[in-house]
Amino acid sequence: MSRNAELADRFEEMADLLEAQDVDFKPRSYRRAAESIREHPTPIEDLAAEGESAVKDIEGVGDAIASKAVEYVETGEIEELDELRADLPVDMAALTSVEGVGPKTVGTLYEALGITTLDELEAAARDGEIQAVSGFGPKTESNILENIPFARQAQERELLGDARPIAEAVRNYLRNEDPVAEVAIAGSNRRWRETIGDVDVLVASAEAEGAVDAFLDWDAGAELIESGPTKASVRARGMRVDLRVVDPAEFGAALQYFTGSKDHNVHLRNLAIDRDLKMNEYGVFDVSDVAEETEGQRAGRRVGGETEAEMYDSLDLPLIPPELREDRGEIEAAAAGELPDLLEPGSLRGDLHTHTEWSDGSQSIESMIAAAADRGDDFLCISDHATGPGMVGGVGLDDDELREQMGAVAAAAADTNLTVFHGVEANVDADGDLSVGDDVLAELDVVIASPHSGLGADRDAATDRLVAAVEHPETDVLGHPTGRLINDRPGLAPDLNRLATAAAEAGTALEVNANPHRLDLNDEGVRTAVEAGATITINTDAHSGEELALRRYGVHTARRGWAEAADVLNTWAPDDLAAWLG
Ligand code: DGT
Ligand code: CA
Ligand code: CA
Ligand code: ZN
Repeated sequence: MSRNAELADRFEEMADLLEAQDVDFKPRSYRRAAESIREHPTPIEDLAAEGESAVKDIEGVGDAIASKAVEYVETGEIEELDELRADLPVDMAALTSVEGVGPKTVGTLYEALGITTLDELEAAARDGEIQAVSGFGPKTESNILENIPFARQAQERELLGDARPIAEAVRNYLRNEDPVAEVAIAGSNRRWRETIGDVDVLVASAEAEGAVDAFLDWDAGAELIESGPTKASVRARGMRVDLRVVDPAEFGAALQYFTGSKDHNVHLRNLAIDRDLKMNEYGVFDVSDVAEETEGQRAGRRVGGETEAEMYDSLDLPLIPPELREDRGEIEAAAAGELPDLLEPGSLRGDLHTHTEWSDGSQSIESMIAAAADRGDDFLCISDHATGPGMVGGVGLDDDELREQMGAVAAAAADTNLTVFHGVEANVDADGDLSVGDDVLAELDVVIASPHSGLGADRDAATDRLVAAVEHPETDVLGHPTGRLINDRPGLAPDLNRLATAAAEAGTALEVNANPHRLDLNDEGVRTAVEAGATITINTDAHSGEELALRRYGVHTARRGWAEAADVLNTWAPDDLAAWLG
């Protein structure tokens, strides 16, 4: 996105937020300015460099808007926009994407019902709360409800599990192209965020145009969105892919900048300003001797920027792992020398939650074991579904079948060097009871208790139910604790702090389900769990041998939750694990 388009987006957001708060006239001015800035042939950063009067030459841009444009170019922020967002903390783009919902409606529904997201809008419409708001009626409410699914689809960000392989395909292709000196995945993919807006790839090259051309040849099926001498965007496999090519000497600065998050970068840049440094996508510059009016993007004495580490080092900070870069305290922790010693992907030794054709998996017990052995794992737990709430079509095993499976697992285990555990994935009913008899549970190595039904309960009920499951004497693992499906269903919303504290006390592990549709616990859930002293376990819930490779999504989610190796059950040696399982 060009700077002009970015600025135009922000002015449009301001217009929406102002309109939502019933401000007159201003919204129209911002929309008009946004339109002409978006269309303007000169980059806004060039005009801003010439000063406010050059910006004011754009049609529809007056003093106030010009000064905000300059502020945006210089700082990446518009203070008034931040204030408006704080006053009305709604997901404006998502809400107004529902047909019939405009900014004014968003403002009214926020005032009346505190609605900030599409999920909340849907819940309120479903519960009949919207028709009770003055100015709304049953008809409006049912229209909103009807239009939400479409809006959601249009609005959806892609799952990390779909976007990451695209980023890796581009990277692996570019790696072997002549003009490319270095290539890296940047943006939310590098931070392993659970959903991805677009894929960002960064290349270092002395021949930018050659590198852009190579990128445009990458995927014959890709559709060109735009291209220029140092960047290009295509739509490939349903995703927008942005390439930027930079000089090798500026690669570290660009990688730092385009990895984000934006909030992390803004925080760093403010630390830089306090030290008379200027930090941007080109490097870090000492600007203490530079007069303000001569400040260009590369003005001042260059302190670093070839490597990412130099960017952090210029602020006396260690390199902060990309997964932590969300401005959630990582910069303060880095400054204090208190960054976590994050879990490494290689330190996991096995999976405790997998399925076979005994329930809804596609492979035999033997082939799941062989797949785990091929990966170099040290242990594997076979944990098919039990019957019970949430299981449909006779998928789950009853107590007799579980007993029968014990023999089959033992026989397969005798044929391998892998340590094989036999477990079950029991269903947690509305009261927190498990769908398998206690005597059978006691004979199994691993009991995973997972919620599969009744996923809309209120917070207290959800917490009570999950705490009961965690405190069940036979439970070892609480599987995908909330039952959410990303972009699909929100799942339970328990008080995670209470749940994690109960889990820590009961000695039950909380799962980070690594399936990219789940990532459950999510990053913030992991952080709460770890802070409460709970143990976590990262499992793929594989229904085939191939799906064991999904583990990395769980590992990086746990890293986003500041988890260290010691917090994670799967890093233990099989014997220690067996002892813990009792
Ligand atoms: P996404 O694509 O929505 O999943 O999230 P990101 O983080 O990949 O965001 P994207 O693609 O818009 O931009 C990539 C990175 O570039 C972002 O993480 C930080 C940096 N960046 C982009 N726009 C801005 C901006 O306006 N200000 C600052 N400071 N950084 C930005
Ligand atoms: Ca992106
Ligand atoms: Ca992007
Ligand atoms: Zn499962």
